[in-house]
Amino acid sequence: MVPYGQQDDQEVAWFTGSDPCWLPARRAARLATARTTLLGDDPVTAALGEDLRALAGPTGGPGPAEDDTTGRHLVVGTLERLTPEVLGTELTAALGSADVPAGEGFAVLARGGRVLLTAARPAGLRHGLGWLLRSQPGGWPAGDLVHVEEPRVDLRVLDHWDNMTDGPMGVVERGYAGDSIFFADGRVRTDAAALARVRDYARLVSSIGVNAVCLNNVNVHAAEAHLLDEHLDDVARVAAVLDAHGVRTLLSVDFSAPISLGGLDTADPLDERVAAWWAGVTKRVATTLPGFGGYVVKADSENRPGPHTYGRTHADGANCLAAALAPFDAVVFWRCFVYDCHQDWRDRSTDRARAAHDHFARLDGQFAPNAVLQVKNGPMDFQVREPVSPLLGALPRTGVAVEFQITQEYTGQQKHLCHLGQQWSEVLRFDLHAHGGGEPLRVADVAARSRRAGGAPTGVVGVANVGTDANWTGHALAQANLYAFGRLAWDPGLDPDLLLREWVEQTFELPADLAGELVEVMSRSWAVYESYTAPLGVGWMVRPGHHYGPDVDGYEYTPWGTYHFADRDGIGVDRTVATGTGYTAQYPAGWARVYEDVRTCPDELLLFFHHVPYSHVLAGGSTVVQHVYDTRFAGVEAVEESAATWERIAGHVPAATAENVRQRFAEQLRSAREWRDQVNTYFFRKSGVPDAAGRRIH
Ligand code: GCV
Repeated sequence: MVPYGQQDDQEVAWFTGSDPCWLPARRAARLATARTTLLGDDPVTAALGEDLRALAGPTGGPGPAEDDTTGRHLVVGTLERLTPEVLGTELTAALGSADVPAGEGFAVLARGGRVLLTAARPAGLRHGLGWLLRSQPGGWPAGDLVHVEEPRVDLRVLDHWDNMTDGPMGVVERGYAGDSIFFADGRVRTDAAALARVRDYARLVSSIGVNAVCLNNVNVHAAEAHLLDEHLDDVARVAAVLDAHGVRTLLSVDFSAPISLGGLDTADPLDERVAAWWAGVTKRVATTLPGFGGYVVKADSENRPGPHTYGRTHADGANCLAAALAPFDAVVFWRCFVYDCHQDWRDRSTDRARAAHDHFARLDGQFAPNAVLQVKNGPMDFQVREPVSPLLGALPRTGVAVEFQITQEYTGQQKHLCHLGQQWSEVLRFDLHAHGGGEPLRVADVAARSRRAGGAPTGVVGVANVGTDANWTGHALAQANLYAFGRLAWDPGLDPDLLLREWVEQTFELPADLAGELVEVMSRSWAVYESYTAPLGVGWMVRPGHHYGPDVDGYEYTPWGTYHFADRDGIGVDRTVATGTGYTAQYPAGWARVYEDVRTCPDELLLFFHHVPYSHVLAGGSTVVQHVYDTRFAGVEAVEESAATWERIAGHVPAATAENVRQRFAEQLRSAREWRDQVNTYFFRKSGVPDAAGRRIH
């Protein structure tokens, strides 16, 4: 036991040089002044004590000197540490009737001014602290309570696309918030400031329930391949910080590492020497990194090496790494983003949307128990609107994780406000069997399956949106995307609007009416972004390479398989069985029928599934071309309104945040006008159909 008041008085700062986002010290005003008893000397409990001291420090509450006057006493410890002597009679009795979850869940019990935060595992204590700060005023229950909570999903992962060096894709591939918090100049950052930043990050993400972070890009270059050997001790220092917050460390690995690092002449997953090499390396990694959680692999994808090179299947590849990881309770996340990126645009029979299902569905049941297939939420690539990937429903005998993109590659690059909680929630609530009879199978059920069925591990993964910017996410309001991701990964059934309210209330101190307005602006921002960019599910239309701003034909004659097929009569991709690529047949019968028929296909996905004339009348009543004009004009007006709302809010938030968001809105408005004008002009010139409202089209 470490009596709180007797710890060294070393100074610990609560968020050093970075924005505390949804964890400002003021939220812990009451918690920070309680007398605290920490039971246990494991790293998680120790770090938690450090947090409480930091909160009570110069920038936090009044500090432990006031302990005796508050009458508040906090006891923190895992179940096995609790004794009646420490708890006292009332808490002991309350604990007796509380059903503390076995895994990473937690329990908070309050009786007569004493609060117990307990869990079966240390990581649960972190999540419980997050709950206290989030849901209790001042971080302290107002009266007696028993609150028990556990995550619905086992694997709740943030994937960083961070590189060790700057390159054509930047230090952070698709990163819009500065450089990497983990790497710089070809090295792992282990200086005190960098590790403090990692600690702050770990606090943030563990408070919302994230339990694993992959440090490096799925595109593993020569430098990052050496994270497994020459940089391993440095990685261990970062991993120790994450581990102390209940967050496991993952590494992306290069499938051909047995050749590049091991000096073998092959990376064939069925070659014994390759298996032995992975086993040896993995043992060293797992025994060096505190809280090592496993590997992430992008294989046979976008020019990365993979098992196909050796005539092997993805199951062969994944199982080779899974075998090496199994002794260490670690998993391999095997990405299903596999498609032909050298397509001939003249060939209309090849459909990139089909690729993941075509490659992986037939392998269901062939993967090791600790292999997790990581499936992007849609069949293409994180567009503002896509149907849900049919592969998510086609792997009943395999571990699955749905992958979302928190970083806003195609959704405004953290220059535009585009809150994605609504999109992810829509995906998670999507019933893969809808209209087909039988039990509903929501994407959330797939992600939560391992908890319910005790089968292969399942989860939710997000591509992280943070960097070295002081506000973490470039656009201060994009913090809410990180927040929503973690909370939805913990419980995919949560209402995204409620999560926005939580985020706004925790992050700012706004009068109630302005808080409501901000929630509304953020809540509709995904729909607003959609309304001035690529219409009706067709996707892309972005500038090739960096993917920011409009270029309607930018990808039309490229090898990437991302076409809209606009001609003088119409637009859209025919993915029907009757006359198109047959993609609709990848869905269970109910959805296959809905998507196949142009009359039942939802408007917002019409051009994803069908090639239609510009005069086609939508369920909403207007023609395709008129819908394009109307929504593009409305989209820009909505951005103007959102920017005006921010001006009312700006005086109530820190000056740096006010200015940051103001500038981002100015850029969003400029860019939205560009989108509106290019898309409208394109459709007008192709179709020759004038705007019914006579507005200016160029
Ligand atoms: C990390 C898209 C992105 C790439 C990314 C890839 C992936 O193609 O543009 O930057 O690579 O997806 O998810 O692997």
